[in-house]
Amino acid sequence: MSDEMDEEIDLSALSDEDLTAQMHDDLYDGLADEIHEGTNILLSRGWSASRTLNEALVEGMRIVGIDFRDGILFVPEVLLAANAMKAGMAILRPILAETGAESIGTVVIGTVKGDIHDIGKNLVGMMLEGAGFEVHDLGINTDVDQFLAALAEHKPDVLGMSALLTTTMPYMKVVIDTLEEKGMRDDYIVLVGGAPLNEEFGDAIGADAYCRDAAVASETASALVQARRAAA
Ligand code: B1M
Repeated sequence: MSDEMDEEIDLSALSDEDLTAQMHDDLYDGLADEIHEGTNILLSRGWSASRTLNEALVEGMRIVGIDFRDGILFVPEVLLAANAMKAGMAILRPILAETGAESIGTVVIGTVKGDIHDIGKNLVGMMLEGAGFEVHDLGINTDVDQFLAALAEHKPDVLGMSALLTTTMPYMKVVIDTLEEKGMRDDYIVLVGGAPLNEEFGDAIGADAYCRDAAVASETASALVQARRAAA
């Protein structure tokens, strides 16, 4: 019998419900090792990668976002939470990207200039890979020249842009306007997304579609690429 005051929680002994609640707490506390372990436990119990992602990780990050907004959490803590989220995503990435199918198209994606949020954009990239796209991720803080260089290099079907700040979302229009000026706008399907955007904004800046989340992004990209090929 062990009578030591062991505060460590045995994650594998928790029910699914308690484990996801614990993972929300662990994400909040930025505990990457625990998130890594919890993600593996849920998968070993037969949870799909997308259920694990949405119910354990994305929901946990939503809670972090609320307390960040309300001034309860600050940047260093949110960075730790983001780091923990990435530990879980690293496990899910190959599963979500698993596809025997040939590439159904090519995507260039990046978070726009001035913006360093990349969790959502990374998820979109993963879902697109899972849907069979070849994805070229330009990372964060991407300016128009970097987008143009990647378009020239990869000749994608889709250009995806992400912005999480109300101050950086207008930069998407800078990129689209530049494509217009260069007579290249119609060469690409332009998809935009990020928490502060909405459909009206997507329409107003001349994107082909606003995508609410990663699943919608992958469905929309597939549908628009197919429609474009059928029309060609
Ligand atoms: Co930032 N931050 N942050 N932050 N941060 C937000 C966005 C904020 C809403 C928090 C808040 O106040 N509630 C707020 C913005 C307010 C506003 O603009 N009105 C904010 C702020 C203010 C800031 C700083 C300015 C804080 C400061 O320094 N004082 C600073 C800005 C730095 C900069 O970018 N220049 C900052 C910094 C950071 C961290 C570095 C600490 C960290 C980012 C770490 C990282 O990404 N590696 C961070 C985080 C983590 C957040 C929150 C808490 C979470 C974002 C996230 O990852 N969500 C966020 C609050 C929130 O959004 N609730 C917040 C989870 C992710 C799965 O969702 O990114 O929405 P999301 O992506 C979704 C969809 O939006 C969509 O699909 C995704 C998956 O389903 N989607 C796309 C996203 N991109 C897409 C692209 C597509 C399609 C769909 O293309 C086709």
